[in-house]
Amino acid sequence: MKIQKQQLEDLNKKGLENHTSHFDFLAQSLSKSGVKVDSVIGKLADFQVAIPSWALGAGGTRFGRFSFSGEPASLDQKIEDIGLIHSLTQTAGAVSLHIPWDVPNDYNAIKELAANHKIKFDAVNSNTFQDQKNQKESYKYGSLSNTSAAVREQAIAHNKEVVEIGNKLGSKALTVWLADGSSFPGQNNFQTALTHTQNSLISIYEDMPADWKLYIEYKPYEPNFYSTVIQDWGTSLMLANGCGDRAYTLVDLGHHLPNTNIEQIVSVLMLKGKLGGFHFNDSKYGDDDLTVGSIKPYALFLIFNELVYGMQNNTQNPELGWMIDASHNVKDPLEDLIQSLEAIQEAYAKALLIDQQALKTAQEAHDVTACQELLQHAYRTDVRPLIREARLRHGGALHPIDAYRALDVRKNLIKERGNKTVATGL
Ligand SMILES: [Mn+2]
Repeated sequence: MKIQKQQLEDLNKKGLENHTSHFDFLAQSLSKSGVKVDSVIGKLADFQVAIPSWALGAGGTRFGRFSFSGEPASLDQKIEDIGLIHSLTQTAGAVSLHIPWDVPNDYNAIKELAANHKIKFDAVNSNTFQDQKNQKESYKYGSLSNTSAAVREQAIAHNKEVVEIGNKLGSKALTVWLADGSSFPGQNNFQTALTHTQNSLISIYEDMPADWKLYIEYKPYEPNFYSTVIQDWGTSLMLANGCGDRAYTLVDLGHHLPNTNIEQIVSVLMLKGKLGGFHFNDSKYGDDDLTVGSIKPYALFLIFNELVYGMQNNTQNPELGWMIDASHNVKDPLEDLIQSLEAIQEAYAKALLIDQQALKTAQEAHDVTACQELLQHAYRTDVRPLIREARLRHGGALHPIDAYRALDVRKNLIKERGNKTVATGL
């Protein structure tokens, strides 16, 4: 299924009058307080988030997986799904592939299909947390950190192959997330595991094309429950520094212990020019993979405040690779992604409204109350008319979820693909 421009224009007509009055009112009041509204809308329109190839089907937990009818059964269909989301939201202009779940059969055909949907290939992801069929060595006791040289070599070779695949598609970054760690005290020697990991990462890094970046992700627990080899941002940063200039830390919102001050981590990494990638999701307890902004929208806003500050002030930090990394098992995956994109745009728009000059003045005057007021004034502004306007100007839907439902997208996908398709992924 492909959504036609005309279909969206017809749907948008219905809500246009209402939108225009809301937008005009907001734009006027923002302009009066010194906000350059067109510039904010331009930034919102430019902000593109990659959709991972594993998020288009229903996710599973270790207890079970309830597939969603009409799931994409091939990489082609996954790209078509992202195309649907992108045409509605105009903010999902990239795909992040997971290898080996989504190895293309025909590279040219896949590139052409993606180009047709205006989708670029973002960072590619390796997988050494599962054993694949006919794989010689097992990752049961770790991959890049394993005590066995044969296992480490196999894992290194896999990462190099992922880079090769990504390179053929136009990707420019490799994301490494390791499940390596230990579930019981004494199982691993921490120093040996870290040393092996560093050396393995260096071997992957040195083999990458010169214009590629390496993103090193961290996670404090799960699937190992006593220790993980790359448990936190400090360890990731240390490993990135050990690899070289084009190795960076990747922050995944769900990969922190409860109440961690993620915005501060973001800020410090950008100051050091070492924040490379960013994974969006939300969680109540742990790595719950919930819809972005569904639990802690204010925390997301505070994180975006630091991202915006960093993008404006830290030229030493490269452009970031943005991706949604969430996959759960109860909602229509496409509706869930649309909601996530909306939450990301909302937090970004609100952060862009913060009066940075006034904030700096208040900080220097130690006016703590004013500092809080400035942040919360931006946070309490209903920015949705700005996001809608950005979508409207680029041919998207005023109300993506409503349009998705009005166009019967899921029904059409089921008709095309059947009831019992299952997407590759967890
Ligand atoms: Mn992640």
